[in-house]
Amino acid sequence: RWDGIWLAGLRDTAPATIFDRIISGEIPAEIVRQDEHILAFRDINPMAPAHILVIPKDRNGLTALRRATAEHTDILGRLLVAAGEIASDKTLGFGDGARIVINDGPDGGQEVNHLHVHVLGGRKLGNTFC
Ligand code: DGP
Repeated sequence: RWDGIWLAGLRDTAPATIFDRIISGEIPAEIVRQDEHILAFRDINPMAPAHILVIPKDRNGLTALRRATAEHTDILGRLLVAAGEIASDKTLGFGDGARIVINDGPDGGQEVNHLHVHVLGGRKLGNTFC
């Protein structure tokens, strides 16, 4: 298998994840923002007072950032713009700053194979990344 060596651009046929069931409404989530392209909801296991996940509604091969190609440029931009807007929304519990994280692959601590951006804040975070 090429996985783990050259992931980018490989079509992947990984099965639907729990996030697809959140998108469909089958599993409830505390949705804080959505549009045609993205969905943002509170993480079920928050690592900070404010912890929100931003995901593409259409995974379109993006199980992980390492699979991204130029075809994903638009959705990647949308995810980051949404993450920035969420991070600056004090009504969601954020203060003056946040941490935006993408866990990628097993070594990166990724557990759900549907690209997602973590937006963490609501307290002063330390500068350790791992
Ligand atoms: P990661 O480790 O980067 O793959 O993060 C996956 C996150 O998804 C983890 O922080 C917990 C969260 N999560 C998993 N299942 C659910 C769920 O059913 N609902 C919500 N809201 N979050 C979930």
